[in-house]
Amino acid sequence: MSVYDLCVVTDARLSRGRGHVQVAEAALRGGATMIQLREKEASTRSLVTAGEQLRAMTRGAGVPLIVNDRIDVTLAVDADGAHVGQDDMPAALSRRLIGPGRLLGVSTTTLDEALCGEQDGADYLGVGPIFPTGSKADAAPPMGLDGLAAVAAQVRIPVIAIGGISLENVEAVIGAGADGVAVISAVVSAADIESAARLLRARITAAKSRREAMAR
Ligand code: TZP
Ligand code: MG
Repeated sequence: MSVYDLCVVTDARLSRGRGHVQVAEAALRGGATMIQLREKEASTRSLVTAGEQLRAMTRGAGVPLIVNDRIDVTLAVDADGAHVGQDDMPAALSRRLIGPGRLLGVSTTTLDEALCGEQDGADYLGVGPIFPTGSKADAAPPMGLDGLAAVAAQVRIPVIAIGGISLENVEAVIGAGADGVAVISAVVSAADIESAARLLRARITAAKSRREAMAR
């Protein structure tokens, strides 16, 4: 098991009226290995409140809490890490601000961006979108499994695939070389968040075992 196996990314707008805390609690029960707090339209105050609640919960579960976009909120709630995209705080500056002890994730949509993210001090990359997604308004064109495989083959840090990942395609995503996956809608929009997370996690674990057996 790795903390990168199944990252559940919260998004209150896609959660059918359920809040970050309710979503994260259920996702953790279902076996999420990382929680990312992501809310594009929230006020700073409500983000900090949600972050503090998630902080307590994820610490209890022994699962890292990552904050999307916001270095200030990462520091304010003492999160385990920050996740930045290509239009956010630059990765190298983010690293300087959060220090060496927190995780830094960088979103990348091309091989070049991935290589730069690694160079700039990312601990892991969020690579995608792999498939079409309705969850990100400004998503880049999907790179597909071939695009994912090309990135995974060329970087040394863990690769978390994102974008349109579901129970149906997650095994192919792991097969293409991802170290884990990040999902929004497949978990947070599910009627039963806990069982959606549990089913995904089981498939990821099975696909990783198969991959390891083949490598032996
Ligand atoms: N970055 C690239 S695709 C994406 C983000 C945040 C959205 C992923 O959401 P979903 O619902 O898992 O496709
Ligand atoms: Mg961002």
